[in-house]
Amino acid sequence: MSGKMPPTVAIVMGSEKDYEVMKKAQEVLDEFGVSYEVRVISAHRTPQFCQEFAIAAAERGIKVIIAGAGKAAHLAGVIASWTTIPVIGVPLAGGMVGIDALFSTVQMPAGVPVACMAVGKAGAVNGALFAVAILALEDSGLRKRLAEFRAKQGEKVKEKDAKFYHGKD
Ligand code: RP5
Repeated sequence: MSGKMPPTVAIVMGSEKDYEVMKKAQEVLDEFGVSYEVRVISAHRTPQFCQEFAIAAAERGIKVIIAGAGKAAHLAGVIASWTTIPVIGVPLAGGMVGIDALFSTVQMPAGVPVACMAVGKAGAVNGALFAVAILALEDSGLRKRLAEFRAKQGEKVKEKDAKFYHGKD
């Protein structure tokens, strides 16, 4: 958990091995000062634990869940089936360059949505940014930080453009 604040976001991954990618989500939440917890919960290997986590999450004050998993990536969908908290799925490139996990995450049948991000690190970063955007709906300070982040990101692109267009270093 970040600091002493109770977590508002849960970053959940299907395997410890997923952390190398999912730590990108953690880094973004740190940057925005959003409290979180990082969990290893498998939809397949610990089905009951997964169910208990998802059911208890809302009462524990969790507002958004980011779930990263590879291969037959059911984690996000299974968690979403047990809670109405928004669930953001991050497909990981564990096998078949992530196409398997992408389809598993994005193809939720109607009724239980999962917000599917890009495969891998971009998805982990965007998962955290999407969580920040959801939390920012009720937090003007966070909304301001998100706008500043976007502006700074845009400035970096303009610096690169100037370098190529004007030959500046
Ligand atoms: C998924 O299967 C995990 O999210 C992980 O990406 C993948 C493989 O897990 P391990 O068998 O390597 O632990 O459940």
